[in-house]
Amino acid sequence: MTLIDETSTIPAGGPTLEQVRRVVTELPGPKSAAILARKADAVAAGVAHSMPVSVVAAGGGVVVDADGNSLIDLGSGIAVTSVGNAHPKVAAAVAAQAAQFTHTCFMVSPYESYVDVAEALNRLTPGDFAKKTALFNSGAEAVENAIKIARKHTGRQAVVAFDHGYHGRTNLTMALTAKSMPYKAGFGPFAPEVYRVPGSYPYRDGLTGAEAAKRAITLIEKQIGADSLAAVIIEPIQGEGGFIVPADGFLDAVVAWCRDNGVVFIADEVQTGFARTGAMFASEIFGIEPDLITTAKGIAAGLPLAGVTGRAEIMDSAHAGGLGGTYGGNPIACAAALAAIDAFENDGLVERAQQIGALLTERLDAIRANDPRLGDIRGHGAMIAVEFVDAETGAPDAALTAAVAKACVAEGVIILTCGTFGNVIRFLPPLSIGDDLLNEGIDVLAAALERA
Ligand code: PLZ
Repeated sequence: MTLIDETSTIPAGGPTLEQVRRVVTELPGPKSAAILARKADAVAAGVAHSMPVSVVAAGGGVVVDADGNSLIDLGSGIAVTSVGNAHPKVAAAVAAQAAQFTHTCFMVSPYESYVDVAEALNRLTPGDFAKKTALFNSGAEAVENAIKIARKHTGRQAVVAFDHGYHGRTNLTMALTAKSMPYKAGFGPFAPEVYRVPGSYPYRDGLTGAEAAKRAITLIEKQIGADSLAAVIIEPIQGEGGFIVPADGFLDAVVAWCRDNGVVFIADEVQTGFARTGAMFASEIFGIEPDLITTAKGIAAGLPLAGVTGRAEIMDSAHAGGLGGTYGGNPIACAAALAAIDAFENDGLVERAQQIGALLTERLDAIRANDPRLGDIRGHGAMIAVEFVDAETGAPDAALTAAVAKACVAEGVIILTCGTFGNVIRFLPPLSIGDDLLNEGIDVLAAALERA
């Protein structure tokens, strides 16, 4: 283990961090507890946390807290540190850029790294057509801008989003997001001209992709009208909503209808993008070429960066000065993104995500063979989830899900839940995690399930 300096007991992050699960105190330990007490006094109550720790280092497949607990990371900070926390290439690029210049505002005095990131996104996103990109700071901001661009391009106002969808916490993206608690309750009124229709949730709706698409399109035509519709926005695999993989044929039917009706199809790949699903973008899995794609999270290994990429003629419909922001595409985030993209392309991370998916699915299928409370196992690549149900009725079992997640946390495994019904445990490990830690994480989960 390398220390950050000889006088410190804090280990350096990144891949040299010892790859082990080690719980040496109750969680939180005394040092974390003291910091979390200060958090309770100083930080707004609305900003909650799921792991009772204060982090000092992370890398590979572990996160280390102030008390020396080493936790298995099955969350990647919600699908962000896909290349690995404190990846050496990212850390070096950030340090070098910070020493060079930290900010100019790209709208005032441009710089090359923003253009490099735009070119990389134009090249990597699906679709063999001319593309352009604009950069922002967060996933929600990218979604907001994709809608702005689609409205300007079409001259129409309405936007369709889907049941179980998640697109952010700003006003427009709250309107697009389906789930009230905790994201929307009490925070309205929400942006107008947003309509929600059912999508495809094969485990619960039993529909084929074609049937689910017909249901959605009929509602859109009857209740909104194609002539009023600027955009349809969907996550190719719904993230916060429960890692819902649409039935085959659903997404391509919706894309085809959009194309026939002059509606901009936006794929929100904020969570699914950048090798996460075992493809560079999840749209590839379903054979679709979105008009616009929103990206964030994995793009820059944790530095705040987001993008909207898509058909050049749509992207160019906004007038000069119509898109931007003080920090969008800031140089340090762009440097991090270029290093991360280098790792995605050259370090076999797409293949690694596929291996992780195969390992997780095999282990979870084996547990399910003797435990009908695992109602559904689904996902692609390093984006896999289990939906927990009452074995008799098939009803969502949020209490079991919370109990299992809590037990995993206590044993030093960072685990995330999700789902409209709060009954899904999702696995989003960094692609830098080793098989042994993955297996150990699943062992802890299996033991917790037996006790629950
Ligand atoms: N679109 C598909 O998954 C962010 C949110 C966690 P920001 N998902 C994690 C939380 O509780 O806030 C997300 C997403 C999809 C948009 C967003 C929003 O991205 O970078 O959080 O704004």
